[in-house]
Amino acid sequence: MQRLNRAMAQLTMLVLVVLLGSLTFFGSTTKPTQAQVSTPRTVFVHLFEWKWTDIAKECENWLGPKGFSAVQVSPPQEHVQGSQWWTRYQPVSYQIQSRSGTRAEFADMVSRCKAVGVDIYVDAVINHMTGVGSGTGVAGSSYTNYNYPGIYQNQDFHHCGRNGTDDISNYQDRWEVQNCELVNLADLATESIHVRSKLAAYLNDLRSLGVAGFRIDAAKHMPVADIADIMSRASNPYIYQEVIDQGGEPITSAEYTPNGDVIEFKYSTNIGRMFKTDKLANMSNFGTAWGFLPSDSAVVFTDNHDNQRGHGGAGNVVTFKDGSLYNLANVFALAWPYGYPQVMSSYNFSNGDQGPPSSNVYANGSNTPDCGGNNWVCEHRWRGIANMVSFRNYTSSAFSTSNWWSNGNNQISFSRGSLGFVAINREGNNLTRTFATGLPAGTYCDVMHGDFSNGACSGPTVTVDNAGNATITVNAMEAVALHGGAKLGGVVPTATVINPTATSVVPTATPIAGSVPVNFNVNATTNLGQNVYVVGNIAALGSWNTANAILLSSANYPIWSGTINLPANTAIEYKYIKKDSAGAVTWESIANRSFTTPGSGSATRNETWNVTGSNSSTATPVPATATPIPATATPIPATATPIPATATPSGSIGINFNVNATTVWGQNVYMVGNVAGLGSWNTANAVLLSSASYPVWSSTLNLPANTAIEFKYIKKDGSGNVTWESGTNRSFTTPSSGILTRNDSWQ
Ligand code: ARE
Ligand code: CA
Repeated sequence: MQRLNRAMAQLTMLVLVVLLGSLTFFGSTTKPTQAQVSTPRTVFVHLFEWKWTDIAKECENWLGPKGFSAVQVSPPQEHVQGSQWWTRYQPVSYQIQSRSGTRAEFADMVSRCKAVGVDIYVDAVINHMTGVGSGTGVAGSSYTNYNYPGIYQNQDFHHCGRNGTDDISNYQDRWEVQNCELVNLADLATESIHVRSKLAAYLNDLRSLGVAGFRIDAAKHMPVADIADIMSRASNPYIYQEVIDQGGEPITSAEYTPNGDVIEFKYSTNIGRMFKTDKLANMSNFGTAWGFLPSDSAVVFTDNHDNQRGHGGAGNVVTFKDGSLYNLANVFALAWPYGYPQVMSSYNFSNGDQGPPSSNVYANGSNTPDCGGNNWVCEHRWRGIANMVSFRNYTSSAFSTSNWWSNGNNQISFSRGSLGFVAINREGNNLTRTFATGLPAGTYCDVMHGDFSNGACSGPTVTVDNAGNATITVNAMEAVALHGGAKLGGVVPTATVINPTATSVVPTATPIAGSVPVNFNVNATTNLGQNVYVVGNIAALGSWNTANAILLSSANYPIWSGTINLPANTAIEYKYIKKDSAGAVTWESIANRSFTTPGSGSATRNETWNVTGSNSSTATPVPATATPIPATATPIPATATPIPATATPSGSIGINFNVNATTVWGQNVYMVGNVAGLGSWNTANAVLLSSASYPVWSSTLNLPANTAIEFKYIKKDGSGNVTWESGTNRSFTTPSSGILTRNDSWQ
């Protein structure tokens, strides 16, 4: 399973199909963008601190033609004043007005990039507002301690009561990391419905401008369930979460994969270490064998805006300042079949706080970017990095390596099936040898030293013989890269990807000729880190190969669902499996499930883990268009402002609620009670608990101190039916300080 199915499963039931001889599933790290592409787009770039007008031009001039999938942009919301780059990470309001430009410029950028097949991902700062203090933002909004007029007031923030300053001090304490202040930044009470609604409104506003995805800044500082709830209010966009986990953390990156992708920081420090001090010969299994997240969950980079300048838990980081070594590390990252790579694009700096150049990348209406001088570095335009984007796109259907070779030291080469080949020489001497490339015979452009366009190569070529061998010289500290999309005399045919809709439009399963959509729904409880997949006897179900099993969506946990296009009139055998983040597979212990697909229409399988048979007539099927919250359903009901001004508590207390409650298909457990933070007895505003430790449902809430609370647990199903606990209301009084944990059982 790779990115495509993973990323799409979160927001869609779209099944992307590759027609490659027989019907088979596309399996690579892919973030599809534009309609009817012949190769998917698999690499995005962070244009750190670029202005919106410059990004629009860069999409048109470079990123679209070179095949980039998307741009991560710096936070677009109003921020504090100051010249440092990190002022962008201190929101003052959610107006789209920042150092990078105005709302109109932002909207123009999104639409111009989208027109050339490039999505925009916004860096979403939703854990906090500014540093505690007062001031005026760049759009003129003023703020004081815990008070952002018209947006948030004191009770919308955590006041953790620790360390004298309310700041995080002990990263080994989960509660503290999520409820105290990250470097004095006013920490939002993300368990509050009011806060969730404000954040979702911001994300929905950006989506309405065409934004396709979000980096979730400081995700580790918010509970998994809080992020899940906020995203469900924003129609579950594509997200990748910043959870710094180099090992030894109480909060792990794997916890967050059910919400969407997660940034794998171990990748950055390990690639830096291998290229700087270790040996490339030791990288033949770089990936999950190194304790990384599953490839389909991981966003990766050589360096990011923090660790290239000593912020964000730096370490062994390779950056543009390393010159050709950096180029080689990126060539490896883009050739290597692991994760969804983000290319870093920097500006020159001499101290870690320094803000961006004041000059535009495209100065005064010029169409030539100012790259490589003292201002903007533009790593994404270095030939080796830029041309590896089409290499990765082109080879994405062969998402594995073969022909691994090394000299036992720092010279390596490998193939990507029969579609691509790369050799990297991280040594001081030239390397000449005959390599097994795995490629069909022919003449290939060495895309490290030339550009391929209109069938011609602007640099040296390499000839592959009928046995797939080629004699190549790789100069010291250089690489050679060949792929079938840059072959003279006709490209090597690869998979044709049918991608019927752009990602920002939530796509629905599109049947293809001779196939019928089959809705799989299975009730399966899982342990933390496990996902449920379906695998079976035909290519569309992975041909019994668990590595190619189809990931189901947990949007309606404990029901796992997915719509898969299967050949019509065909006898199918399959089973459900569970896989954990280490790749360990658990099979159902019953006999294979079997059924015959209809000749037309669709089919639905409603089943239970390890229970033979299905019941498609009585259970409510998940419709093929199972979009959880339609984009039009902007979820901020006027009634949902939960904290009346009169109820300002003097302080608030973190309470851990745990309730042991078994549920049936489609039900979730919530709590509702007599204070605003518990929905004021309105079941529509009840607080959803997390089922991560099912049958124990949990949440940590911030409630007013010294207050008599009454509440009950309730169960709600997908149709909104509510089941109340029996007995009298539960009641207790919140303490004036400290933390309280309640362990309850459904009554
Ligand atoms: C600035 C000043 C502070 C000041 C604060 C408030 O530097 O002195 O107190 O403003 O006035 C960025 C900068 C910060 C900056 C902040 C706000 O890096 O220096 O503070 O913006 O302007 C942890 C988090 C992780 C975070 C890193 C930096 O877990 O989420 O710290 N990364 C993101 C962004 C940053 C950004 C923020 C979050 C805040 O990518 O660019 O901060 O929005 C171990 C732990 C990690 C920890 C790491 C560093 O590795 O495991 O969890 O990362 O140490 O502490
Ligand atoms: Ca927090």
